[in-house]
Amino acid sequence: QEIVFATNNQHKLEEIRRIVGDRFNVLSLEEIGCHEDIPETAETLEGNAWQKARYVKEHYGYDCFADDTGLMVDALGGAPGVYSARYAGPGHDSKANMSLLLKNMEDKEVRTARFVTVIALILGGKEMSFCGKVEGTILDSPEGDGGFGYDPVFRPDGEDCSFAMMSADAKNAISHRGRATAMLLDYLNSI
Ligand code: ITT
Repeated sequence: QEIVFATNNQHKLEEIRRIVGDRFNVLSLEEIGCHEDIPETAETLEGNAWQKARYVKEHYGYDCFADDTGLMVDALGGAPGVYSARYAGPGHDSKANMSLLLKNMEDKEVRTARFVTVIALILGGKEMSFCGKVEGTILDSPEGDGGFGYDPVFRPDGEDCSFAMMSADAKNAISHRGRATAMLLDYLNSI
């Protein structure tokens, strides 16, 4: 069975394909001929996830799902949160976002944070959403070169290293996206 994953982020696509395995054929936006940037203007992760999924359904006609993810840092009042992809401003990459986060955390003692992923699914005329979270700590400096985005500065609770130092399978087993995707898979397998 085929389903489109409405993301322009290659790392997300790789992670989710690895979790889903052979059970479903996860198509990329490129594979359905969608090359434009999909608008993402909502004020919540859920709103953005629905915006991306509905865009693909409306413009391309495919059943699909989308992932919107944010890193909520307590000492920063929940920032970067829904703005995680553009924390350092438009046109800046994820290295710049991570540097700004570390700078803003320089004098902070409370370093608790969480990653949250909302997956929005449109399938057979039905809409469903799934939310996955992982609690952790913002490190003082980047550690490791695996993963992507903020992974080098996030250490999940119960682990002794950052997401960027873990294998892809170890990250997926406990991550925000891994948990949301497990719920998505349970649902897909149940229908
Ligand atoms: P799409 O909207 O096309 O799916 P995006 O990269 O814009 O891709 P988001 O809007 O969800 O994705 O932005 C999330 C930001 O958080 C982005 O800067 C990512 O680098 C970062 N991020 C997302 N998932 C992450 C993860 O598992 N580990 C570390 N950083 C992550």
